[in-house]
Amino acid sequence: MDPLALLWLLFTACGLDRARAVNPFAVQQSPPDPCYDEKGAPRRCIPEFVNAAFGKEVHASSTCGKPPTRHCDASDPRKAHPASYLTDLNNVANMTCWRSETLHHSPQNVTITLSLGKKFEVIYVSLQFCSPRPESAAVFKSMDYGKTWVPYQYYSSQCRKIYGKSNKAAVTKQNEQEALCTDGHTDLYPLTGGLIAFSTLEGRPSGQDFDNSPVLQDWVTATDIRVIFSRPHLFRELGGRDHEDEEGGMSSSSSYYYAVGEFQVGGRCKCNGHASRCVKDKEGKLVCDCKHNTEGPECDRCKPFHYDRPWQRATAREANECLACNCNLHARRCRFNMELYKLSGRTSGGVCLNCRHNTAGRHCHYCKEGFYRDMSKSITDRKACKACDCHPVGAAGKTCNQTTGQCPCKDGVTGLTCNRCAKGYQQSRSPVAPCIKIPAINPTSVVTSTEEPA
Ligand SMILES: [Ca+2]
Repeated sequence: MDPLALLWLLFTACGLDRARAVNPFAVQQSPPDPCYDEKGAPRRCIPEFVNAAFGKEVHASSTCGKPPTRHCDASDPRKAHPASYLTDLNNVANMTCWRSETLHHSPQNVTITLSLGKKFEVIYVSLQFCSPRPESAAVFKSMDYGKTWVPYQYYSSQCRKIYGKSNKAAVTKQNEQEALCTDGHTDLYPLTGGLIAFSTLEGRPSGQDFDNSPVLQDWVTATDIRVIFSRPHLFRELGGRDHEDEEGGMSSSSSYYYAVGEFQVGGRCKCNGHASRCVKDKEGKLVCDCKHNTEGPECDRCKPFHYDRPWQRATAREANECLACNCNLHARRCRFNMELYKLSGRTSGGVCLNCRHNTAGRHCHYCKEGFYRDMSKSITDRKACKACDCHPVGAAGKTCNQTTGQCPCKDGVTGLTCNRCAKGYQQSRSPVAPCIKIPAINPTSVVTSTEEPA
């Protein structure tokens, strides 16, 4: 079986993609959103498995045809072999091939670089050759749009000598991001049509438990793929002297070129389980169509106001959608607090910011100082909190009981706002003691007594 076909089968048969029958005439009816179940509950969703390289621009460090040669002329469409032929529509019967310049003498690196334009989760990288496969080649990936590169896989019949790697190394749980070197794929034959295919998860122990392996999730993540052809076959097969032993140059018969007909990168647009597709944004950049209250190019953070728990990647079991803060409709912003989240048993860590409508508290769930709760209204009502309105003279302070609205009254003063004298008291002219006790039984005796020296 064609190894590529096998890879496709493997990774599309994982049960993640459900075949969606699309009726082209049902334009009015929007298809059900795979990010939510029939009841509207969020669930993990992922973009379809694609050849992410298809139609994308590839940069080749060497392309034949300038100046023209007998077989390659950049200005003649019938004899041109541009880098765009690496990722064009693949026609097996009439394969279009990119071809490097014809190189002479010692092996020279030829590099082809593909920019995916965003993060993808790469399942395989494959090259189908129109020339003999290289004797030594290496596949690299970048996660930061080409700033830094990480080796994915080396191919060589002399792993130790060319790349300093053993061809017998194995990947264990401790080194799952290790690039291996294999001496498979490097036979001279077939002279054309040979394949190099690297499967990112093959032989990596945590591949079985990908959902719970941040290491492998990281390992498959790439924004760019680069292949470096280091050595052609000619030097060995045609008896050319080895590069390292070379003193005075090679014979002119050892000329070679690399030619590739199809450069594939099989994988999915990386959306962390929170989008079922990627779309072009206003600037033409590929981005995830994020659901589950997430945002960002890879749905890699929570939307504003959805910070009640930390962002998480969705798994097969849990959608891990971002949750809105509970602010009782009194705040538009909130932040996440890890201590509160832990205290709540990892259920809620959102803290509302700038509670409005005279509310206060983590969830804007009580009334701020100087206000009290109007129990006839819901806590989400804009008028749920009423001003205390404590009497400036009768009350001992401006803050009332937050539940009852009772202001603290001075001695002899009563009423919710402390606006009248209590029974047995009468108003005085003093702001310090606005209500004084009404003199008992005989007012004249009181007057008399006050007139007497104490
Ligand atoms: Ca092609």
